[in-house]
Amino acid sequence: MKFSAVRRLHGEITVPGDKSISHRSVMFGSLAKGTTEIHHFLRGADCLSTISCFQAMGVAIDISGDIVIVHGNGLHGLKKPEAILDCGNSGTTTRLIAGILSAQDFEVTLTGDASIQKRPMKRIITPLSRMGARIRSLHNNDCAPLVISGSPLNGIHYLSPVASAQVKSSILLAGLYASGETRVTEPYLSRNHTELMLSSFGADVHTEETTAIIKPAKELYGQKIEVPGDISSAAFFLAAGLMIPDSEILIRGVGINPTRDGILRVCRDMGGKMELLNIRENGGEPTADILVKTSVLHGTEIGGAVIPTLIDELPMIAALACLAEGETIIRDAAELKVKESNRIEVMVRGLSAMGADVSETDDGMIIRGGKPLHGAVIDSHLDHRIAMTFAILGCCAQGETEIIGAECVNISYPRFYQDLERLTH
Ligand code: SPQ
Repeated sequence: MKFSAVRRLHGEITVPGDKSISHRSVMFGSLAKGTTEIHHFLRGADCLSTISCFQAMGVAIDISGDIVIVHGNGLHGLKKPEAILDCGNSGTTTRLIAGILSAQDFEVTLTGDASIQKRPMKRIITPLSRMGARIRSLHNNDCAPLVISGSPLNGIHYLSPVASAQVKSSILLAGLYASGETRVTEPYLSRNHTELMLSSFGADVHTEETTAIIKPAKELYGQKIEVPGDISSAAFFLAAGLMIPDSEILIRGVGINPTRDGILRVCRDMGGKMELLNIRENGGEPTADILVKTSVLHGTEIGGAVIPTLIDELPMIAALACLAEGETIIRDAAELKVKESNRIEVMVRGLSAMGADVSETDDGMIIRGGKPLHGAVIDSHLDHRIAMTFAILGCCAQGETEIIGAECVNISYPRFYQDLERLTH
């Protein structure tokens, strides 16, 4: 797919439902008693993988447009699937389901595509095994396929070396079934959708600073959920609105949970003109409309506690920094190396190919902004966030940018290119 400079972006969009929240609503709905009705569900490939895994374990799930109805089987109602569970490209599906499967009374093999089979699973195997789970990596490389034989679990206090919502959530979900309390302490607070949503389903879960604490549950109860727009998807239009001359975009209904809103803070630090309008709350998840306008941007430093709150937006932020005056330093972001692609390496390569002055560091990047950008051929490595980042940057560069594997946006934002096209008119 090819992109070239656009004159301006104008108009309104509603981005699809939050991916993290969509996954969790299906998982918790499947474990609940009664019906869970989910509105504005993200019908992207990752969340559909979660649905098919639970359908394979005997849960009835109806999909109609972006409404999903989950007829929960209760905490102890999952059935042994007849085949291997396929998590596709989704790290969230793999790691969170592993926590649930650790406590079931059957054995399952869990796997995914080529990218999933390279992503690190030791980070969940270690704590879940300490709880009593029996998990082995089929090829002994600490990656999927994982063979999980359900066992009785005990609560633990786990000091996680990484700030990761997937690690935290996997342990908390196992903790629903454990004897005694389970605690997870992170170096910095990661996204807290699991804690908020499990609590609304009736679980006894709370947070003390960077520690999440859960007590074993007797039952969860089906809920009605309105999924906010995904701030990680909105990020592409936020950046586009700031970078492309003469632009003004209203992005409606975006989730602005403080554990996810780092991009707003960083864009403001860089001089971005943004307004949050119509702020409201649903199921503990704050939402707003975001009005963004073309801005004169300058470099900034990003590191420490803000990193988990914008981890998936860092590729787009790195691209934004190329159009800002001065230097931007991104540090403490080594986690980017173990996403769908090595997002540090792939970004540095792609930005350099377009003429940017950027260097890779051990845990991030240094970008010296303000250099003129030109089109290039960019390999997305089938990483949706890379494809969308370079599509937007292609709209700011001289000449033509071609994205290889552009269709991978179907993971988190199937109608991304149509929404982008609409704003150019
Ligand atoms: O699900 P997956 O493939 O891991 O998706 C990504 C993404 O860019 O969409 C990461 F590659 O988002 C993760 C995010 O990086 C989703 C997530 C969650 O829903 O809990 C948490 C983050 O990962 P982690 O490893 O920091 O917990």
